[in-house]
Amino acid sequence: MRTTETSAHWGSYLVDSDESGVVAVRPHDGDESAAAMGNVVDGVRHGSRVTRPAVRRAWLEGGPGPDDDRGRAGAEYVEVEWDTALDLVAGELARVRSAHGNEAIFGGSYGWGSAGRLHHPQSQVHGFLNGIGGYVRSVNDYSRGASIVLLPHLVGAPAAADVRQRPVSWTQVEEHTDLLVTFGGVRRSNGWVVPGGQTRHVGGALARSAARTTRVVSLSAQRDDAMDGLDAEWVGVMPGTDTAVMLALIHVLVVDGLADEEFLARCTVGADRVRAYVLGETDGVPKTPAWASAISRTPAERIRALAHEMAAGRTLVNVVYALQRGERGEQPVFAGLTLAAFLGQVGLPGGGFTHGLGSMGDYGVGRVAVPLPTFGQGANPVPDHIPCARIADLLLTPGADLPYDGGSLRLPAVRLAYWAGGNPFHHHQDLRRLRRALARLDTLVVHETHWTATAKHADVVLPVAASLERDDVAAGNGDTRLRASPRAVPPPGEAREELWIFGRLAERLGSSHDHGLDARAWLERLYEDWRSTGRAPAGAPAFAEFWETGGVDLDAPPYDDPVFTAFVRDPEAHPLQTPSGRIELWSSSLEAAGLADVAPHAEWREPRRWWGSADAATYDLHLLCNQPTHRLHSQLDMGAASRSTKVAGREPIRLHPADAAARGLADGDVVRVVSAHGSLLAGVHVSDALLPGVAQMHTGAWYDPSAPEVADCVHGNVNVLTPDEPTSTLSQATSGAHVLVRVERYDGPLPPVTAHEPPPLTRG
Ligand SMILES: Nc1nc2c(c(=O)[nH]1)N[C@H]1C(S)=C(S)[C@@H](COP(=O)(O)OP(=O)(O)OC[C@H]3O[C@@H](n4cnc5c(=O)[nH]c(N)nc54)[C@H](O)[C@@H]3O)O[C@H]1N2
Ligand SMILES: Nc1nc2c(c(=O)[nH]1)N[C@H]1C(S)=C(S)[C@@H](COP(=O)(O)OP(=O)(O)OC[C@H]3O[C@@H](n4cnc5c(=O)[nH]c(N)nc54)[C@H](O)[C@@H]3O)O[C@H]1N2
Ligand SMILES: [Mo]
Repeated sequence: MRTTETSAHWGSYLVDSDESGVVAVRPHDGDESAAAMGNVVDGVRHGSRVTRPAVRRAWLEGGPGPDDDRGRAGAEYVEVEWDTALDLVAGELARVRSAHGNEAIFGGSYGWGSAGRLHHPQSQVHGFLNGIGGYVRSVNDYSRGASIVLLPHLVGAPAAADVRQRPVSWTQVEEHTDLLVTFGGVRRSNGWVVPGGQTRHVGGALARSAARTTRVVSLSAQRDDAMDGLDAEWVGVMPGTDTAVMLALIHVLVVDGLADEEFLARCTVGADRVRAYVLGETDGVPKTPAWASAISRTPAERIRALAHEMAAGRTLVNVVYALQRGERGEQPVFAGLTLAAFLGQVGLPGGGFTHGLGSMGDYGVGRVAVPLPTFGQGANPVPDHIPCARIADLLLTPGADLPYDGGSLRLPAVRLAYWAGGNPFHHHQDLRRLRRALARLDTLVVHETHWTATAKHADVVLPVAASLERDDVAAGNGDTRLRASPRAVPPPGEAREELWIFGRLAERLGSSHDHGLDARAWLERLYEDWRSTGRAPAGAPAFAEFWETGGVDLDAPPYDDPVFTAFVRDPEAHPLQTPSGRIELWSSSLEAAGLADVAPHAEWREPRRWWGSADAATYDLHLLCNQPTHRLHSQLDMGAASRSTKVAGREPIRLHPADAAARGLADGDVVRVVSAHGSLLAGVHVSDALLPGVAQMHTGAWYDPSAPEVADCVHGNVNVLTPDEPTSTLSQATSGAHVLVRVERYDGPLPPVTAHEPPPLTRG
C-alpha cells in the first residue's frame, strides 16, 4: 500500500493505492471540514472511463460536416489506434485551418477540469491552439458572468477585481460586523470548492467562527441555505426578486432618514436619481416594503424592521453569485452595492458590500493571492471571442452581431470545436438547443476522462489521464501551500496526458508552442522559473527537494486593507477608475451605452417569466438549480457520494409539503418536471426547508436522452429545463439558476438510467 497526496478543486486528500488501484481517499488530519465528495474511489475506475481513442462511426465513414444525428442516443463509436486518431484530428485541423482560417476553430473550452498547474486542460488546449495559429476564444465565466461585466462600470476595473480578490474577510466580519445580511445562501457545501483546491478547508470554519460574534440574516427561498453554526435568521424571498427587496430597504432608509447623506455626497454619484426612483418620482411607483412584499413574498414588516437593524450598527451586505445567474442578473448586484452605499458603510472595517461570501471556499479567507507556477499559453492572433455562455448562438447564427458591454461582437463561422476539461452538457442551458447548435459543426473533438454527454456528442474522443494518474503541482487562490500531487495510479487502458496528446499533434502540424518536455521535466521548469523570477517565497527549495518533501509553504500574508474598502472613502486622494472617480450609483458609461434592458441605475423590472407572470398558470413552481452538495458540477456523478443522494436512481427534486400534497406526491415518487424548454424525470424528496411554490434540484446529474418519448432527460439534468437566454445585452451571461416548471406524477414504466454507460464501442 502506498500513500500519496492528491489535489482537486474540492481539496487536498491522501490517496491509498495498491496494484488493484485506488483503495481509499482520506482527508488530512485536522481537515475537519473536508468535503463530503467521496466519489473518487469508484468513479475513477468506473466502466464509463474512456480507455481508447474513439471515433463516431458516422463521421468516420461520412467525413466531417453538419449532422443532426450528432449525439443521438446509442450512436456507435469505433475505437482506433492512437496514431490513427491523431492523424484524423491533425488532418481535420489542417483542413479547417487552410479552407476557413483559424477563426473557424473554437477553442474556448470552458470548464473545471483538473486543478493542477501543469495539466490544467484549458491552459494546455489554449497553448496548443495558439501554437498552430490561434482560435476563437471565450471570455468571462458561468459563475459571475453578469457581475464581471457590470462592476467595472460602477467601481472601476481595479476595485471590481478587489471585490473578488480582497473582499471584507471572514476574520474582519468576526471582529467588526454586527449584522451580515446575505442574499442567497452561505452554504457549507459550496465552501468546499476552490479553483485549484485548498490545503485545508478553511472557508466554512472561518464563517462559523465569525457567526459567534455576528448576527446573520439569510434572505433565500431555502432555510438550509445558511450552514449550521451560522445560526442565521431565515427570511424568505422568492427567487429572482431580491432587487425589489433591496430597493424597498433603500426606500425605508430614505423615508426614515437613515441614509448616510454625507457618504453618498462625498463618495458616490447618482444618489439623488436613485432616491427619486425609489420614491416613485420617476415612474409613479414608490418602492415601498408593501410593493416589494407583493413581488417577493417577503413580509413588508420584516423588510421595514431589517432596514432599521441594518442602519443601527456595522452591516455587511453580501450577494452570492447565484443571484446574478438569472434574467437581468446584474440588478441584484447593482442594488446590493447601492444599498450598501446608502448605509454609508462601504470602506468601514467589516461593513459595506461583498459578492461571494459562501459561494466559494477561497472568498474572504483574508489572504493575499500570491503568484503560482503557471503553464504559459502564448499569444492568440485570432481576435474573435464570445462571452462563454453564448456558445449556442455562436454556432447557430454565424455572421450575426451580438450586443455586448455597450458594443457588439461579430460571430465568426466556426467549423470545428475543440473541448478539453469542460462539460457543456453540464454547464450550458436549454440542452435541446445546444444539441441543435453542435449539429452545425463539421467536427467536435473532445478530451475526456469519462464518457460524458459531451464526449457522446463528439466526433473524436481522446482518452486522458485523470489527476490521480499523473504528476502535478497545485494550490488555490490565497492558499498557504503549493503541493506536489504525484501520480497515485497509472491511467487505465491507453489514456494519456494532454501534454502528450498535444505534443503528438504539434509534431504533425508544426507549432510555435514548446511541446518538447515530459511532465516531470515541465514541472521542474515551471517550478524553477517561478523560483528564479522571485515569485516563490524566500527559501523555497530546489525542485527535487520540493518534490521529495511534498510541498512548499506559500508566503500568503493576511490582508487587512482591502483596497476597495480602504480607498473608496477618500475619492480625492484615491479616485476609483470610474468617470467620476467615485462609486457610480448612476453609471455614466451605462447611460452612454443606451441599452434597452439595463438602466444606468439599479432597477426592478418584471421578468419575462416568473411566479407572477402569465406563464405561471402552466408552470406553477419556481425551480432553483443550484450547485450540488455531493459532487463538483457533473464530475464523478457515478461515485458513491453522488449516488447516495439519488431517489429511485434519479436526481432528487425537493418539494414543499404543501406542493407535494397538492400533487399527491410523497418521498420516493418519480415525477416528470416540465418547463417551456424541456422535461426530465426526478425523484421526490419532501422538505419544509423551502418556501411554498419553490422547488429545488442540484445541477450535475448526467444527461440521459435515451427515452425521449418519456422525457428529454430521464436522469434529471436540470439544464434540459433552463432557458438559454442571456442575463441582458450588457453581459450576455447565463441565466440558468432558476426556471419555472410544472411537476406531475410519473406512473409509467421507468426507463433505465443509461447516462453512466459508455456508448456502443467496436474495435476498428
Ligand atoms: N442551470 C445551471 N447551470 C449551471 C450552473 C447553475 O448554477 N445552474 N452553474 C454554472 C457554473 S457556475 C459552472 S462553473 C459550470 C461548470 O461547468 P463545467 O466546469 O463544464 O462542469 P464539470 O462537470 O466540472 O466539467 C468538467 C469536465 O472536465 C472533465 N475533466 C476532469 N479532469 C480533466 C482533465 O484533466 N482533462 C480533461 N480533458 N477533462 C477533464 C470532467 O470529467 C468533466 O466532464 O456550470 C454552470 N452551469
Ligand atoms: N459542493 C459544491 N460546491 C461548489 C460547486 C459545486 O459544484 N459543488 N461549484 C462551485 C462554483 S463553480 C461556483 S460558481 C459556486 C457558486 O456559488 P453560488 O452561486 O453561491 O451557489 P449556488 O449553490 O448556485 O447558489 C447558492 C444559493 O443561492 C440561492 N439562490 C439562488 N437564486 C437566488 C435568488 O434569486 N435569490 C436568493 N435570495 N437566493 C437565491 C439558492 O437557494 C442557492 O442554494 O459554487 C462553488 N461551490
Ligand atoms: Mo462556477
